[in-house]
Amino acid sequence: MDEVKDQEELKPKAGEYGASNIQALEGLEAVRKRPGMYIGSTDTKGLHHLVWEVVDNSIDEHLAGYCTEIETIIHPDNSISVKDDGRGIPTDMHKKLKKSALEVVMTVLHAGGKFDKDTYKVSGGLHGVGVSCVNALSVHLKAEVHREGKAFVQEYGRGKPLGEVAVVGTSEKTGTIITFRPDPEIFETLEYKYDILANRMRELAFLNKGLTLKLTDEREIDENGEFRSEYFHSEGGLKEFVEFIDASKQGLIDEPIHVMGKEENVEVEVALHYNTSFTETIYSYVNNINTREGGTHVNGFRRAVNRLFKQYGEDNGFFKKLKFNISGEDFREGLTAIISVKVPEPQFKGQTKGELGNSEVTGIVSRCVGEVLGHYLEEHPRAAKKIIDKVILAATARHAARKARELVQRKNVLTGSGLPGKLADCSSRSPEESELFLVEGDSAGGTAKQGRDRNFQAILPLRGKILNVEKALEHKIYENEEIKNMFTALGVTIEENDDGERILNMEKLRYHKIVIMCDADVDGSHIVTLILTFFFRYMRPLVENGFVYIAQPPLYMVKKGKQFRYCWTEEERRAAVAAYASGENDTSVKIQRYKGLGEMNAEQLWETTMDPDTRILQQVSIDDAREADRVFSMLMGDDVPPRRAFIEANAKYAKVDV
Ligand code: 0RA
Repeated sequence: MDEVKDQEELKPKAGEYGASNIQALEGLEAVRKRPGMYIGSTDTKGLHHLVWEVVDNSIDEHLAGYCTEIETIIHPDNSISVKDDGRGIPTDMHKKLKKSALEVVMTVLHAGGKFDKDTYKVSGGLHGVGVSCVNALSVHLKAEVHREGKAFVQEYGRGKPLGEVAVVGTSEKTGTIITFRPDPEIFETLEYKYDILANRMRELAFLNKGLTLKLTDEREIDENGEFRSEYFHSEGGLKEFVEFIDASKQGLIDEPIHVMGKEENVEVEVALHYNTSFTETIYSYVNNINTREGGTHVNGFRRAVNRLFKQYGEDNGFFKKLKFNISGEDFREGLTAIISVKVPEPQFKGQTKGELGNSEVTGIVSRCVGEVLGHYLEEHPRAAKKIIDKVILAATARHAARKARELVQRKNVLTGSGLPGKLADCSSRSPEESELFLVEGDSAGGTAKQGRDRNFQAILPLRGKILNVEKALEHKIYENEEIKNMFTALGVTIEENDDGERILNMEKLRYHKIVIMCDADVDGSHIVTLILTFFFRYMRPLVENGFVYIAQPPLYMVKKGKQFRYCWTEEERRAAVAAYASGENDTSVKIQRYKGLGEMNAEQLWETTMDPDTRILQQVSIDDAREADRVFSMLMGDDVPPRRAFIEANAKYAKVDV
């Protein structure tokens, strides 16, 4: 093994990205001391973040034009390898630091090496703390670089080099392989979730057309003795992304409209499609990072859509007979769009830094989209007419919905407390400490009323399946008894802004915890999906504020004589049986499977599911709700093939719940 010592030999060639471009900024002790500051958290989210940090670097190589495939492997011990076929991290000597560039990249904070503005640094975006953070937060990391005909290796322990960079052989390829094992002293959990990695990789494949991402899970072996493995690749990019999202919806126009443009170093790619549903679905990205709160790129997109369709409708006299105004929202009902911009120096704003702030981007996106949409409308008059007809339908429906809503909301004010008769309210009047349980079925509702702590827990039973929010017209929603009850119990109302956008007024929100409590069976999980879909579409801010939870009733009770234990998983059940059984066939150990809430009495329901000291609540994230919305449209929609495919795909690996 020759050690890399010879500075002369390792000097960068002219024009190449040499070690001198890499700046040294900070030490890694800070990262270990306050990991949350760098990767957001040390829970499962932070754990997965480590993978994205490394993958983002490889994607930068792809964006720079040098990398076509990135393979991620989950090893049996939950260590991770990320392997790419890029140029390989430079290994030449850093002039000032007198160290190999590889060591600098791996051990100095923010030394990603890409400080020139011409390359889009994905890693310069929202997270982008650099691969050195991953190193600092791993018990062990090995970096292997193939470059200039050689294979180099350096290993680290908790961020510190265990030796010099070593040449371990010759190599014809180029690329980087990073293998790391997250530090159990830092992370609360060390288990990687296949689905989390797979979902983001699918998204990354759509966002970076031509790039292949491969995911291999060495913890799972199938019938043929092969590791679970999947490739993610898209030639169509965003166009395919939109088709994927709308797979279960009925298209209004034949094909998505695809926009690609570039202005002032800002790259714009948009794909949009209209379906027959009533919702607007926009996903937006800046340098591959999802901008959940939208921002200037989304504003530019909306502006172009509104402007072009308004102009087109007016020019052709389509709006003449309408008796009321068309608002911005009406142009976007049934619209699904993905907006992806690549901005050299993105500014992020908003509470969670999920909103693009660069003001020049609004005009750029608006012009790019406007130009393509203008041509499209001229060339596709039949499709254009279908969209305009839908816009008119949307405006009419919005008008009807407003009337229905005003009727419900006004009635409320007139009838005293305005609270639904079925609500068993709590005595507290402080929303911060009050909880509302939405309970499936009147009988479980009755048990919950007996079992609750009435000081701060309110119960609203929901009868059967609440109205199918997928198919119902908006005004029907406000006429539905269960849904009206939810609005009035919660104390929220829906109002419209100037754009026709529905805004949830939460000023009088009565509970800051809303707990969905359903049976732990297939029907129960469908109802959870349904309620989440409703929240996602009509009360999204409640989810965004973290007010919505799902109760987790136990699945089993294992009993022996007077002793008993509640179990939430198969594993707990096995452990409980093992703990109680005093021999192979101990028949005194009884297992009770709880299929529904109705099988528990009030006391049991309290101690397992409602008591804040012992219960398990799953907080619903906006992603959970969005996924519920997608699953729901698929399961309840008219289209059969994707539904069958979904059920078959999920029968193999996962449960259909959310
Ligand atoms: C600094 C400079 C160059 C590439 C990289 C870093 C790089 C980093 C990672 C991390 C994972 N895979 C990577 N691939 C490359 C440019 C190298 C050149 O100019 O040859």
